[in-house]
Amino acid sequence: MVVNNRAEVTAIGIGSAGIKIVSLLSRKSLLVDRYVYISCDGGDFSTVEQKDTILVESPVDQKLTPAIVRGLALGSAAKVRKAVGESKFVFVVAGLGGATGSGLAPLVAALAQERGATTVGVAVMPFEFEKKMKFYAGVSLRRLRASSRGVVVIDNDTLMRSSPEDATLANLYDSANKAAVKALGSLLSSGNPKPLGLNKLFGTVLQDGYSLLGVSSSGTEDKAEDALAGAVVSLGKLAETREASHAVVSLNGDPTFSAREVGLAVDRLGSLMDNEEVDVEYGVDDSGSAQLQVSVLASGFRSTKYDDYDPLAKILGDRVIDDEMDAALPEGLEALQPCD
Ligand SMILES: Nc1nc2c(ncn2[C@@H]2O[C@H](COP(=O)(O)OP(=O)(O)OP(=O)(O)O)[C@@H](O)[C@H]2O)c(=O)[nH]1
Ligand SMILES: [Mg+2]
Repeated sequence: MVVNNRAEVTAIGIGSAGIKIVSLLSRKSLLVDRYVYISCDGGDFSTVEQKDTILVESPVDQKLTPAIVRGLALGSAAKVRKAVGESKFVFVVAGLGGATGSGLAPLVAALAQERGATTVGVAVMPFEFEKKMKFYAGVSLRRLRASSRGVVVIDNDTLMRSSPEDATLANLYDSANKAAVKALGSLLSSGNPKPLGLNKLFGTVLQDGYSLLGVSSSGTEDKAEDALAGAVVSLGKLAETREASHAVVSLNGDPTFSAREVGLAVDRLGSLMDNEEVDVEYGVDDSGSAQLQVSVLASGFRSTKYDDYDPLAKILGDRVIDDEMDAALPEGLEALQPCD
């Protein structure tokens, strides 16, 4: 792997979804200096440059679980540390619910934090119909929060709202990825006329609890207001919006979008969220289209709908059980048994 130690901001995509989203982001002009991709499946690297990849291989053909993936990845920890290099900021992006992203995102975030990077996890949560994925996703999200300075949560159901009813799964993923990349891209944009900037982004994300991303778009006459309201509605499906302490609004439209509309939209956010105390920052990017895209990243949520994905943690509350046994392969590879 070719490592530029001076890269200040590194984005790491993990697993199939994380890699797709980060590789799409890497084609945009963002406040990110370097991109790294990690997976157990070499096929995930088809859209990225091989020099930026870390493959975590299993010597035995077996069904993977997050715990087994973490065990296998112990051998790759040095490569991950090297990839993090001297980065000041690291974004760890993964879809949660499968084995690879769920297993590795918290581990990679912990390694990056240990190296002194301010690390933010970006978790894409399963579609509502992916019931079986919820448990791994819930456990992993909690772990990712514990091993990062902040976590941005994106819900796949929020992202797919614009898909037609008869969309195939591939179509659904594609449109979810496009929406995710638009939203994350506008938060990390280095474009004009008023980029949000990392300081404001981190001012929101590095709060206690979770940051949730709401997105919407509109092409109507009152598009700022319409899209903002839509983004807040999507947040309301994930948590109580009045719990938020900070928010950033990112507006991506064309150059005709007026300053008055920007002001109106930003002013309205507190009342839409039923919380006039919320601390609001905003960024505007005019490289988009007449269809205004609004992302609202709100933070400070102590509870979200994802708490229900991990019922054990809910029951235990602050109490802890000894769950070391599932954390890794104990010694060598004897523990690698096919699951069925
Ligand atoms: N937005 C989006 N979500 C995806 C995509 N592919 C998978 N997902 C979601 O991401 C979560 C994890 O799925 P994957 O990324 O396929 O899983 P993985 O991390 O590669 O793990 P394994 O393949 O099981 O080892 C699930 O909720 C999927 O619905 C994608 O291209 N876009
Ligand atoms: Mg995969």
